[in-house]
Amino acid sequence: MTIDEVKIGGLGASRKRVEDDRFIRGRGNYTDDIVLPGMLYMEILRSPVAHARIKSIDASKAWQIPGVRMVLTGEMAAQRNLAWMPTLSYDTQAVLATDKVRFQGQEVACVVADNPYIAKDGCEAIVVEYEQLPAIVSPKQALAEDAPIIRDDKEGQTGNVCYQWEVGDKEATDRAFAQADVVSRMKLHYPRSHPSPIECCGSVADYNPATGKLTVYMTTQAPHIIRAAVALVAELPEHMIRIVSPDIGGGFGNKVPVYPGYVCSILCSILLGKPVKWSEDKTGNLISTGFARDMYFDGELALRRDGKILGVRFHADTDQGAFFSDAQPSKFKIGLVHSAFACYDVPVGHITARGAYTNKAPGGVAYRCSFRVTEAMFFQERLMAAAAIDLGMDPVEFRRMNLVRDDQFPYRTPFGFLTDSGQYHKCLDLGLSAIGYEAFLQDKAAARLRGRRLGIGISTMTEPLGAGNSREYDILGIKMFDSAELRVHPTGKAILRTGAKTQGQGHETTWAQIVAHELGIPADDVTVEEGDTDTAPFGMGTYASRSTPVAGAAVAMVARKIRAKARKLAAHLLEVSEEDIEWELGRFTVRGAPGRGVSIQECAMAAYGNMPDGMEPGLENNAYYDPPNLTWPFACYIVTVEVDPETGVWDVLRTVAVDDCGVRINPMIVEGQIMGGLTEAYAMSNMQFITFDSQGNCVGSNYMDYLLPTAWETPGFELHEVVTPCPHHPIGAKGVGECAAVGGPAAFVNAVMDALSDTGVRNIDMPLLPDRVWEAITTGQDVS
Ligand code: MCN
Ligand code: CUN
Repeated sequence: MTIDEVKIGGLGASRKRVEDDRFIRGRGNYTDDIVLPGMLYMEILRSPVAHARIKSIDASKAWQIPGVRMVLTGEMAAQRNLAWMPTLSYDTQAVLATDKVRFQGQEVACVVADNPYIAKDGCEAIVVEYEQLPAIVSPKQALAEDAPIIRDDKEGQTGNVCYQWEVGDKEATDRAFAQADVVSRMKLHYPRSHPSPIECCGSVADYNPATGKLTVYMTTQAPHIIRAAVALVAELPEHMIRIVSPDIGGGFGNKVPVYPGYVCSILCSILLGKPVKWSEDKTGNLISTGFARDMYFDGELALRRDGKILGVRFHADTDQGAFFSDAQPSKFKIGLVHSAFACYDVPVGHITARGAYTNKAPGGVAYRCSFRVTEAMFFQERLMAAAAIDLGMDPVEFRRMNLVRDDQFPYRTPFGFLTDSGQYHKCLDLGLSAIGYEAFLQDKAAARLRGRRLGIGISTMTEPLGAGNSREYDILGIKMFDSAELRVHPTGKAILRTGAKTQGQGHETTWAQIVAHELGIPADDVTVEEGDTDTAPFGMGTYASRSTPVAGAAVAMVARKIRAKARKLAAHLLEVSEEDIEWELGRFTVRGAPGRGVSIQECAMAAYGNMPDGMEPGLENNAYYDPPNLTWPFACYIVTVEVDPETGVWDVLRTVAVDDCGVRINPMIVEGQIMGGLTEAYAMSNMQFITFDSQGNCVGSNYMDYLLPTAWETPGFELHEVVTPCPHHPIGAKGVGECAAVGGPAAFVNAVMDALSDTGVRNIDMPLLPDRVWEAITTGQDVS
């Protein structure tokens, strides 16, 4: 009797998320839930100004407050060589300011006390004398001749440039432009935003002076990287460091970097010999931790009259804030921005990029970004929309002509990536028929005659997901593979551990489904555990939608190793040679005698109680997986809107999404990921940005100014799928976690711009707030 894979929760089962039981009942175990005996509480004093020299810090009053156990300043941290820390982009970042503060909200000191209220009082009692300096709030200001140097701490730093980078073939690209019939240009800003997970950052550091062991519970997406970083920076022995990521209330890339708060709680725990808890508040999270984007593009497409793309070139300026601390694992200074135009057949291209230090919080790669792929795809699809207008071509025909064809894979992009597979035209056609493209164009024309403005926006893109392979991706010299360890117990139940770390994506549900698919053990019989460096195999964590491409592949591979051993056990139990054993899901049978067989559970018992002579007991193994390539999911997003010309308010009429992420492990979870990403895409296009006034005050450090879309604003989404299995992934899956946030924003913006197509307006920078849209309609000018 064959096992029904969907019934046991295997591949393709929309299994309910097992972790949600405890989340919904309030029984999750988040960092802030952790209480240890004798635990103290830490609060951070942050800079009220964006750029100032610190003349003096007087902490004497804070020390006098009863219940205050420690006031840590930059000077004290410096005595332990910890006032500065290295960043993952090979820069340095202040842990606690010593010389200057460089952004509003920067960490200046911290206070440890018996409870958080006393600690907060302690912070308020610290007197800091600042000598204010002019604040720099844009790359343009930063790169001006007479700009004050923000990073005067760095030897040899002359201006405010933090990196320069280029890729592609400049000469060949220039030639393509010289031959072009039409050149289309787009200049835009992708504004600074923030993922703002529900749970802010935090840590509970517990240094035990008796054993010398440091245990840190913390909100990190990458516990093993943190352990390696602590070992290297604090020079503690790695086996005496245990990093535990308990439940995480959303990460979205905000929980990849190493923050001063973590470091301070560790240092204070070591100094005091007691557990120290730091729980960041919302303002602290919004004002100081890894933001997203803040990138300026200026670029163009070389086009033949019939619409064929001949080449692309662009320049990007990134606003890095005060420290270059992008948590991204590639050797490319600007992440994977050169994945732009990967879904189109573009012969040549050239990109230059430059990063600038400014008096703003550091970061840049968070918020479902795939390391600046979000910006790349937004720019790509905005430029594609503008080029179609310049050519006088239907935007669908223009895309169709240039999309990479199915028979072109594997396809080498002009910037060196190798895209693996896809059915781009099929996705586009499915999206168009779902939205009813031709009918909508007629409705739009008819509505225009009655003074109404309808618009349609399309965004098609493929993106690189799954860092790494280890040839090109590493963090601190550690290669970007990932791992899984599977232990099958005597009764056939199992525990699986991986080097990834779920923050809400549902790994506890989906990894068990891969085991069910490979072994026929019901998913409900498999516990999944992640995030504890003392027990999990070494892995690089969860970001860049890499878990399925890398750790998920390792899960399949370790299950196959288990199956190989189980086959030997089955041969022993059935008293035949291994060659005569056949596998069907959950069961080995004798070739030619399908009635004679043993279940995987019987093999598990035999591994502990009836193994053949000379065989090691037990049924467990591990696998380290180094993917040959990134995975390349494809998506087509189509949005229709109506813009009210009187107010500039726009409403989404329909949103159609066609995603191809290869084989779907859990279709329901995949759809949840896509809906979440579309919600964020809508938010970025419609309402979200963090700005600064001319003095560097952060406007957007609270939920009055920084808006999160609720169920009330968020439109409905219609989802469709195409499945092109990934040719190099063991179960054919591609990543999906970031796709809709990456490809979605351009669909919304293109729709609004389409509704304004007769006004001569070429671009409105995000977010498309009503006043900006109204200004564009009334003036006929671009709004930036
Ligand atoms: N999945 C699947 N079939 C596929 C691909 C994925 O069933 N073909 C499932 C996976 O098993 C997993 C989920 O979808 O449960 C997402 O998988 P994947 O695309 O591998 O992405 P990661 O697990 O690596 O998650 C990271 C990604 C990133 S980088 C951000 S940012 C983001 C995102 O996930 N942050 C999130 N989605 C999030 N969702 C929640 N709830 N919370 C976050 O912090
Ligand atoms: Cu860039 S946000 Mo996700 O890669 O953690």
